[in-house]
Amino acid sequence: MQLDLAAVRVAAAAFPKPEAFKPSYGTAGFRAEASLLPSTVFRCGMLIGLKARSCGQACGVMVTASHNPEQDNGLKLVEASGEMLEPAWEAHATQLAQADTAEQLLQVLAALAATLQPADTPGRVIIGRDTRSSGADLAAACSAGVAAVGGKVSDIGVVTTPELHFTVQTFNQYQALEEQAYFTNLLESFRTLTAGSHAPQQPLHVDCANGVGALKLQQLVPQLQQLGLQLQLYNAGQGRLNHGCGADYVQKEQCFPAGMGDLPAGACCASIDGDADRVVFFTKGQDGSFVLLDGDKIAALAAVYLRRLLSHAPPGTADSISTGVVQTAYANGASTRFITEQLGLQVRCTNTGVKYLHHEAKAFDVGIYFESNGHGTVLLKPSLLQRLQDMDENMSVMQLLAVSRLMNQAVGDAISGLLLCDAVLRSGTSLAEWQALYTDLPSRQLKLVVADRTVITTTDAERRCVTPAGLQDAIDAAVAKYDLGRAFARPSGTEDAVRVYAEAGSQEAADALAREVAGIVFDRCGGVGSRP
Ligand code: 16G
Ligand code: MG
Repeated sequence: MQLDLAAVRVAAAAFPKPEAFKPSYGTAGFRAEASLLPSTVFRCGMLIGLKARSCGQACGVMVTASHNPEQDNGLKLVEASGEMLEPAWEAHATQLAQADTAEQLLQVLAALAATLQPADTPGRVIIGRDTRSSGADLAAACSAGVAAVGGKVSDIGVVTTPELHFTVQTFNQYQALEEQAYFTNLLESFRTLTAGSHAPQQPLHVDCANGVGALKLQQLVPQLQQLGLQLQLYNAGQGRLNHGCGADYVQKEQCFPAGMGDLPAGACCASIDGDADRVVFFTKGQDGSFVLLDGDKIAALAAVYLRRLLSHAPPGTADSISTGVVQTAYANGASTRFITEQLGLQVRCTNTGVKYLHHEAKAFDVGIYFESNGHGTVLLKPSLLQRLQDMDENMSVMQLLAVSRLMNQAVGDAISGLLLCDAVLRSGTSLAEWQALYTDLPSRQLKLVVADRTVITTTDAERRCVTPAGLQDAIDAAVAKYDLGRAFARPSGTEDAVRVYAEAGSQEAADALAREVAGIVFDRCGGVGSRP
């Protein structure tokens, strides 16, 4: 592909890279303090502009730092399929973002362009952003990058991350950009799923993290009310983004978000994150305690429901359909046991990060994936959808088709997840029954800083360390001392830290095992600061 490199040089000069800044594409894209990012988003605009021109379709960019604080920002790049950027291109993104001089930048760009052919159709880049105050300027910098390589831009303004993924996916199918298509799809599929079931007596209380999810849910409140779902929104924009609220806070701190501690016992509550791509549920126990229903519990509920729908489909359907659940090493051992032993479904484990789970889930006819932190969705294979469409109009078949429309097929979507869980709760499984599907093994997560976290490499879906030599043996020896013990250490893909997870038969044991493993990592990997 030919580029006007002189014009690129002029355009790039308006977005200089801060000298010591060395951004790299993490698990889900770039993330940093917003003032550092104009060069990164401009360059990623060029990258995704080239991709769109070479495939002749729409690709996407989402300007967001998800659950990070308001002063941060970042970006997630989206393929024409609506899915996350393919891993081979992540390296190109890092190379472009890190180029120190104009010469280096042009060289990397020209080398990439030389491998690509322009398609016959022009392609375009759809850009969205969350509610961060830095978002508009960064989206403009990204547009300038797309334009610099001759690409076309559609800026769709403030949207949730999954909405941007959905828009890219559906634009390439139907050429429609209107937001209403996203809402209508959610509402109509939810209507089908809940038709004939009792409307809940209780409202669903949703913590919106003071983020973009609040804006979108507010728009849905009246129509959802007509469908029998009463939404009460909290942290809907009056406070600071992700501050003392949001799915990340609630799941990690295991406590009520701001403004929701006074709700009565048994209230059905959920929390979404700053860009609305993850959701966890919670409630208050009779003793006032905080009770979390995390991504593992959502996966279990979805698995129970889909298994039920499949069993009511025309005879023989269920037997010929592969259903599986994809988890990560963080999945509570009790959830894995429940899904395999009680439900008889396959479970696969992948590395942390939606792109890995999503890829693995596509191998099943019905692939359910959720990370414990609430990222996830349910995928139905196109060939299965075709078979279902050809079947008689059985209620379960209609509902299976509705699940495939409600659940974002490109990426995890907090709003889809909220609505799916509500639909299942209405179909006869109470909140208490959901909670009681299995009892989590006590667990503990810790994080520590080491001199260079890349000395730790892992295998077996991050459950075992390969290097440094001897680390895994020491972890194994520690785990062996604890009843029902399991533990692992992995370098974070989003920050300069090592994460440790442990579970065991009691909370004291899980805490002790996590501390012990963190101590082992500290000693063998050059721990920084005080020993855990
Ligand atoms: C990113 C991932 C999330 C993962 C987390 C792990 C996406 C959209 N997001 O936020 O799935 O759980 O990273 O972070 O893929 P860590 O590597 O720092 O533990
Ligand atoms: Mg997020």
